[in-house]
Amino acid sequence: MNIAKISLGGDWKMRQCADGAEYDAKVPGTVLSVLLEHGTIEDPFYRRNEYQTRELFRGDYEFSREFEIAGELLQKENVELVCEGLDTLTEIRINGKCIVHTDNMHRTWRLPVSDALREGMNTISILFRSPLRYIDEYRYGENREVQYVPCGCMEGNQILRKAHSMFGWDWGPQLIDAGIFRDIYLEAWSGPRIDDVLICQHHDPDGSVRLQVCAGISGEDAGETTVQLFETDGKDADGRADVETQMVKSSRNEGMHQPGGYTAEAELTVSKPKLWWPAGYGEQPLYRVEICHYDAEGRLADRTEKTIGLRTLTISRDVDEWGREFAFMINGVKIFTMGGNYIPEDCLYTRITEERQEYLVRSMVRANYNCVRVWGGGYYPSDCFYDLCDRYGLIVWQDLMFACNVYEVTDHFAENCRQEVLDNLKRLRHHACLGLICGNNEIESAWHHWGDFQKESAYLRADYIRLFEEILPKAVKEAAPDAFYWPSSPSSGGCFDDPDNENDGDTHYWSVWHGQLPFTDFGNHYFRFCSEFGFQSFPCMKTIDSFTLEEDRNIFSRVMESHQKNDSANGKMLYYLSENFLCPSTLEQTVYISQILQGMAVRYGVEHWRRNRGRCMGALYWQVNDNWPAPSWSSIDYFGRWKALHYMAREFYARRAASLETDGGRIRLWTENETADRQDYRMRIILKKMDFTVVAQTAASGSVEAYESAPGAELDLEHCHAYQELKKNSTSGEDADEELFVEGVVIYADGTVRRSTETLLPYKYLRLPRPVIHTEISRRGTEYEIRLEADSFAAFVELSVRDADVIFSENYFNITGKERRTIILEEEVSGVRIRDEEDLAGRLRITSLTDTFDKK
Ligand code: BMA
Repeated sequence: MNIAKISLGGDWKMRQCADGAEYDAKVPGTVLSVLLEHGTIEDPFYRRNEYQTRELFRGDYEFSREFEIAGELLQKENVELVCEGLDTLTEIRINGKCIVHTDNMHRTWRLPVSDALREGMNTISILFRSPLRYIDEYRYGENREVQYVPCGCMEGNQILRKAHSMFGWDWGPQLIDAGIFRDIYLEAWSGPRIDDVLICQHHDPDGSVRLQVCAGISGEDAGETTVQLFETDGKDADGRADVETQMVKSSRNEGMHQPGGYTAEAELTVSKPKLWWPAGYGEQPLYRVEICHYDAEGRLADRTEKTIGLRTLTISRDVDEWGREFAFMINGVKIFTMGGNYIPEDCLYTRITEERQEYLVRSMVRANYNCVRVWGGGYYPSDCFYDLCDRYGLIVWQDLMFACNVYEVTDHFAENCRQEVLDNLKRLRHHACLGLICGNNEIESAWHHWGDFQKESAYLRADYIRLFEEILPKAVKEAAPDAFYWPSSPSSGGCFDDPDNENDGDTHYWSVWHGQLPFTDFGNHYFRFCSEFGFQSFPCMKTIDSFTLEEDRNIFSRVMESHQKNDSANGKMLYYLSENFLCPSTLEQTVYISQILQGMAVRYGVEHWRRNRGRCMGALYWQVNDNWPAPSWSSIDYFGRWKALHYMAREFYARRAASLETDGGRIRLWTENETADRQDYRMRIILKKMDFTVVAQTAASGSVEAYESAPGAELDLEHCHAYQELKKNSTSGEDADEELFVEGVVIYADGTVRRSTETLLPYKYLRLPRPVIHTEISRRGTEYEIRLEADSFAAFVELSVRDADVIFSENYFNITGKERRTIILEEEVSGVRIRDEEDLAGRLRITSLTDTFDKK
């Protein structure tokens, strides 16, 4: 082929401009990755190292290397330097000649460099200017000084097109960083080239799919473009099974592409398409579209391919009895969206490897997510992230990278942002997983009613509309014409028209947590789609140990507080704890209880909204992951360890779930069915004593329709004779409740069991006996089966393995009866390998709620 690619990754030098110190540097690499590699700085996450690390970015750094260029390469008509991730303010020189100044880490820079190169040895140097100095020196226009600074973040962060959260957030440190965080290479070619490919899908009423493929060809030529379609998991060797239309020659369409180039268009029909679905709704078949361009002599000039999934995916905004809905609609089916909000996985972006991303995406799918929101205060993940979401079946809600800030939209800023959107959407638009493009995080809502925003100038308010309701949606339309654009999250559709309206569009709900209302308040709201709500917890002890010394291990120590980026959050956790549980006495107990509380809170909201399926069509909790080890709203910590919430999500996001709804003395058992089939079930609500004695029970059988939720059995305590007798015989009315719990069990026709537990009083007032839990372990291939039996109610049973991180089929569950519970140890993620059953038995630790109240 005609196009040569020369990687410039590998060995570079990095010079610290302040003192001239020089280091060997691996590229992709950043200032932090290089200094850490050389042991020049300590782990920035350790204790309070964050602050001195941040100061490193008051200075400039230069990355440079030599590379050899063969003479024939210089004969090519075009040579471009391609930089996929430069963070952020750079001056690039080749052989001393300045090529460009860049100022946007979210862009892909393609720079013509033929004139600067020479045969033989060449030098490239990239100077990274201090982002902190830039922010300090920035001058706003008249009437435009910005007052607002997001919580935990540095003033002026919004001036640069650099991930806002690198300047700190209410869950992350101010670690800034700078450098080459993605690939850098040269591309050289003569003649025509395929610049970009747009694939539009038309799903026809007869079930076939027409693919309209437009390839932008640059360069004058009289060549020909061909398009072929393959199934990636095709049955025969070349993967051609079942795709009728194999090769189509394109027709030229002058003028649609850049000057000198043209657009080649082709249409393919797939008469029996295999549709792509999110996980749990169907398969994730993928197709490969291969585009080849041949020059006038018939030689292959360029070839590219895109992996796509055949599906329709949009947001339904139908008007209904409650207002205007907001529901993801995939292949015509409105689904209840379940998932969480994603932030960058590390403060050092070069550490976000494919392996870590796959672990995270798998963890989300294993917890029954069908969607993930890439939140706007971070970065645009690499291609690998979206490939994984395609493969595993996760819909991506993609924010553009703007969050909680006031922007001065100068002409330069506007154009920079427009190019950034074009770069990224051209990169991502073909992905099956791409579900929605959202302009920003919370800025419309902020302009609408956040007190601090009201002090900002009207010019800046107008700038908001210009950027998010004119310039960027136009760029989205241009790059990804089929994608649904939503101006902000939350929003009711834009124009500051009541963006927080619960009956229209999506909502962020923070009165539970930030507003400190009890989490039962989720039950007072019937959002159309709750795209953010959340509750903090501490990460597990191993994670806390990683950044503390023994003397720091108290939640109010300086070190622990410096890792808590949401002011007053520790107080909030203790407040919610005081409402629900007895006071723990050790840090370890506090960690455990904080995670249980987090899980209970989020579950309460999700179960309520799932019961109201139809009116509410989605819940995405804040937040999936962390970018450093710290307390936060995450369900998976920085090291990938699942918190209690992540295990509980696996239950409350299950396609077929069950939940107990208590309304005074009336207790109802619901089934939530997120499958395409009607589900028959048998169910029971049982009122039990702590020793499992049954006080009363009620049973029902029935069915729940596809994509519906419905109540089944009901137990009315007011009219429950046995319960009223117990009450009568107790000293005060409440004493009876202290010894009781309610169990709901649903058994679906295929034998799948779902359970739910409620108590009549907060856990702190229950008379919980100390359960004796008996275990038996056996091996099943690579998995271990752990059978548990308890002699009394065991609440929030936590399983863990000493010296290893593992994943269980269930964790933080209740044992509510004498029958055996079987838990599978599904995966050993890291740490000391488990040798055999005996080894596991010796290292398995089982904790339940009563252990945390031990007087130590
Ligand atoms: C939301 C997010 C983040 C923030 C979180 C917790 O509003 O969009 O800005 O981290 O709340 O406060």
